[in-house]
Amino acid sequence: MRRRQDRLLTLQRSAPRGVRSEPWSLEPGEPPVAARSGLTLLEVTVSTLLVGLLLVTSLRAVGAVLRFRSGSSDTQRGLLLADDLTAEILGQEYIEPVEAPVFGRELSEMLNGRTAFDDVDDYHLWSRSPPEDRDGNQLAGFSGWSRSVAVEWVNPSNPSLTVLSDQGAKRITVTVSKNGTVAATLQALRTDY
Ligand SMILES: [Ca+2]
Ligand SMILES: [Ca+2]
Repeated sequence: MRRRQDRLLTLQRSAPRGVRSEPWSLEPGEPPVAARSGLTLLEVTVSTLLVGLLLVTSLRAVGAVLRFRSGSSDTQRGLLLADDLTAEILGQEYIEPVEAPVFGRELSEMLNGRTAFDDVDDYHLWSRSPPEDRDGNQLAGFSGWSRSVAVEWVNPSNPSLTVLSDQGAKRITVTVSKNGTVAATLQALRTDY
C-alpha cells in the first residue's frame, strides 16, 4: 500500500504545469477517493428537462410561423377573389339602364342570373360557394370558399354613413370566406357622377 501511494505521489508531481490532475487524494495516509469523472444523475436529469423544454418551445414557434403563413396565404387569395368581383361590379351602371329601376335585381336579372346584371345594386345579397366566374363556371382550387356582396346607399360626403334613400352614392362590400371564416373584405364606392 505504501509503495502504491508513493507511486501516485510521483505521478501527481510529474504532471505538466497547467494540467489538472486530481483523480485521487494524494495526501499521504489518506485513502484514495474517486474523483468526479462525469455528470451526476441529477445533472443529467436537469439537462434532459431543459433540452426537452427548449425543443417544445422551438416546435411551438415553428407551428406559429406555419399558421401565420397559412393565414397570410388565405388572406392574399381572398383579396384576389374580392378584387376580381369588385372590379366586375364597378364596371356596371350606377342605376338600371333599361328596365324600371329597383334596388336589387330587376326582372330580367332574376330570370337570367348574373350574366344579365347591369347595375351595381343587382349584386346586392348575391353570393356563391364555391366562387364562380361571370358565366357560372366554378373557380378551380377554391373548394370551401365563398363570395358574398352587400350594396348600400351611403352619404356621398361621408361614405361610412348608410342612408335610406338614394343620394348619389352606393357602397359595395365584397366578403370572401374560407370554410366559414372571413378571409378578406373589400369595400368600394360607386357614385352617380
Ligand atoms: Ca339591373
Ligand atoms: Ca337593380
